[in-house]
Amino acid sequence: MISKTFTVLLALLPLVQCAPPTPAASSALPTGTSTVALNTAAKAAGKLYMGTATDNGELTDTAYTTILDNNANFGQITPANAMKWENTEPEQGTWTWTNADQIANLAKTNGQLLRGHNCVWYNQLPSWVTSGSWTNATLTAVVQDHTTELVSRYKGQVYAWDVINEPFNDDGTYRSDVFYNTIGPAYIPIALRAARAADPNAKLYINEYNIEYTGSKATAMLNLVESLKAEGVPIDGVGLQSHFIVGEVPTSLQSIMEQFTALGVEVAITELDIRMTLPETAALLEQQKTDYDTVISACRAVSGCVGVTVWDFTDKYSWVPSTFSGQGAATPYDSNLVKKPAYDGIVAGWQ
Ligand code: 9MR
Repeated sequence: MISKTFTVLLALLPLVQCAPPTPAASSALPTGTSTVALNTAAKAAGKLYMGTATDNGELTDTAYTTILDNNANFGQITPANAMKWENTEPEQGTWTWTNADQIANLAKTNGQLLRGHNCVWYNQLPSWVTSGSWTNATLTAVVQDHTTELVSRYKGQVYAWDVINEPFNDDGTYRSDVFYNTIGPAYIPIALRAARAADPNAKLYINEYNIEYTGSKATAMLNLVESLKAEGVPIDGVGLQSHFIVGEVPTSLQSIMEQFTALGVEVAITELDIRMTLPETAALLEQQKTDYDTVISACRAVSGCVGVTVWDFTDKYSWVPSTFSGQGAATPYDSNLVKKPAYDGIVAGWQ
């Protein structure tokens, strides 16, 4: 009897082995398996938060908000667009707060810290700002007024403001925009002072990309922070945006953060994502897991790094594919809100 069964099994073996392979599908890609919540892990590492950007259009997606609203997952949120100048003051002196308030209220309801993003930036400006005929004095008043109104609105609620966003070119020179061209670099202390007066308890940041690499841009930011502090201008933090590429996370990240904190400011990773050239493969997702681990570990290792924010947590809503053609899959959850290996990389980084 036993030997007959064995014989039958042996006879079936070639059939099993020759069964057609399962067609490759996204479900064949590896997923994340950790059940540790991300903000819980960050706090256990002594950090203030692990957070995410979010946007108003996403807030009707209940599968998405179920993850977003749980402050064990995310202890901090940043509005990806709602607080930008074109959305808050589309006409001079006309303020539209609906979307910004929605996200500020969401943070409050969820018990999450709020990062204000942003006061003064060259992009997403209304045309009355970009096309106005300004003098140094009139534009200074506009910068002060916009910053004061915006920061005052959320006084007491915002943990940190990106008062200045992306002031430098990649070569370390100041970006040419309406503010710099009209006022010169003095627009930076002007905005910082207005923000301090409007909410003395908010941390005031300058936020920038490509300062995670040693080079002219990082040096320019270090010099700026040093001179602002020397002049008594309020500056509390530097945001390293950290829009990275799989396999190319800068090895200088931790040392750059240490150079900033040595100047007496805190740092935060404010817009983390790690994109890849599509299609996703198991190997790319594994490398991405390692890369997330590397970035989080760098923040963990720097005592002045207060937290990490991902620039939205799911590939469903990431800004990457619409900006970098053929690239994407940059976040820790896939477009079906399933955890990716990157999620486990984040958890590992905090542990
Ligand atoms: O995520 C934002 C996206 O929805 C907007 O279309 C885009 C427009 O500039 O801005 C994105 O956010 C940016 C952030 O405000 C500043 N750093 C770069 C971010 C990605 O572009």
